[in-house]
Order: sequence, then C-alpha cells, then structure tokens
Amino acid sequence: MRILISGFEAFGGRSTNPTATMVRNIELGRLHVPEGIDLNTILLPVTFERAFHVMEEKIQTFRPDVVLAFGLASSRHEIDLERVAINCLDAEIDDNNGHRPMDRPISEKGETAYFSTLPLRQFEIALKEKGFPVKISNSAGTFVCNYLFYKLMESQLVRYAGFIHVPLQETLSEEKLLEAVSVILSDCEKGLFI
Ligand code: PCA
Repeated sequence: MRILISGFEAFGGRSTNPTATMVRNIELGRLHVPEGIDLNTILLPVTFERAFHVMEEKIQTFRPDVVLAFGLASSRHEIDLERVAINCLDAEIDDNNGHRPMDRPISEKGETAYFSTLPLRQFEIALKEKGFPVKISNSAGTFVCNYLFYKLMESQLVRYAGFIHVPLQETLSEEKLLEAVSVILSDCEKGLFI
C-alpha cells in the first residue's frame, strides 16, 4: 500500500509548523512505518497558487493509494480528523504569497463540499485507545488547508484521501505527533479501506 503524507511550511508569522517538522522527521527515518507500507512525503507551500499543484505533481509520480494531508490549526487542542472540505475561500490572514482571497468559491461550478474518504471513526477510536487527544472536526476552516483538501477531493486522483489538523507543539510534542501518525498508518495497514 502506497501512502503519501503531506505537511505545510510555516505561515502566518510563525517560524515553524509542526507538520513541516513531522515531514522532516519522517524523512530522517524517525517514524515507525508498519510493514507493507510504502511511505512518501511532501512539504507544501502555504500559498493558494502552488499548494495543490505541488501535491498533484507528487501524486502523479508516486501514485499513492492513500493521501494523509496534515496542517497546523493553532487554535485547536487536539488532533482534528477533518470530515469535510467546503467550496469557500475566506482567508483571515495572508498566505505566503501575500494573497488573502475573501468570500469566494474555490471552484465556480464545483460541489458545495466533499467528504473525506478516510476511515475517520476508526482513526479516532485507535488514537483514543492510545491516549491521544482527538476528535472528528466538521470544519477545516477557509484558508489554505481547506483549499488543498477541497482540490484534493475534487480531483479524485486518489480514492482514499483526507485532511488532519494538528495543534501546536506545546499541546502535542513532535514525538507524540510521530507516534500518532504511526497509529494511523497501522490502522491503514489493517485493511480498513476494503
Ligand atoms: N495550516 C493552515 C494552512 C497551512 C497550515 O499548516 C490552515 O489551517 O489552513
């Protein structure tokens, strides 16, 4: 099973993004990857212009069965398994290109929303069992993360795809985040997609 994990660069005046650290840690071999999983990673720019293109190129070459896209939500206090991407752009801060689209659809004639195709409830149960703070969230916001999530689902390039927001490192350390990713990968490996 080929799985692609994405993270985002720092944005909004912060010097780091826990999901960028996560990607670097995975690339350094610090993640326990269950047998049978071919894992690849990609770090995405926090720009409406490039984020999805960079992911799309990676999908075209790696051809993953599953995409687990990660981003930071600094106001959240747990791992948020995002249920839905909405067709809305409404940035409250500039992206890393200085763009701040407001009150616009992502896709003029697109669907209102797309649901994640990941087994969120199973992920939630597995993470809770291991003591991680986690919930299913019904809003991925209206910034670059929601945009990437929407474009990913709209593209239908990958059957099993979705988005996961994580809190700041003060709430979930980089070691704990890696452990949580490992729990999610074990769940994927158990054949939850069949
Ligand atoms: N979080 C932002 C964009 C990049 C990231 O890590 C978001 O929630 O939209």
